[in-house]
Amino acid sequence: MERTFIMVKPNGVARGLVGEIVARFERRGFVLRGMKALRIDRALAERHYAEHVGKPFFESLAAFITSGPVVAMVWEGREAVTVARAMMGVTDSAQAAPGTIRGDYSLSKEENVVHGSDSPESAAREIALFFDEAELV
Ligand code: IDP
Ligand code: MG
Repeated sequence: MERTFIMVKPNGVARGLVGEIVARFERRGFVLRGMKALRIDRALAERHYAEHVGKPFFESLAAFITSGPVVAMVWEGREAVTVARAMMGVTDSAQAAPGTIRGDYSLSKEENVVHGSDSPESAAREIALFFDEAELV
């Protein structure tokens, strides 16, 4: 079984989409291993989005992701990383297929409601960044 890190971004939390997003992962058959609400600070934003630090959109992304509470989750299931990315849709919500989370709840490239790990290696790194081992069941 594989684990992936999923996070409802500040606009998803503010718009009351947490339950909707959790329900999709539950219904797909994933098992919830960890979940918490937190406010990301600048230092955590730079670590989580390390690959994007210095890119033209990074300052705006950092301002967005630190703008309000997020909900961080660890979901486990078969091919969790790939399946979760398919359920989320592509980065630019305007191009995301209807039926995906981004394709159903956003039109924005930046404020695209949800984050999901892009590889098993990213998932391991991101899970360790947001959760202590004791917080996972
Ligand atoms: P991903 O979230 O689909 O993996 P990444 O390319 O890793 O997409 O980018 C991380 C996040 O940065 C995106 O989810 C989005 O919020 C934001 N982002 C990516 N590209 C742009 C851009 O060109 N303009 C504004 N924000 C962007
Ligand atoms: Mg990414």
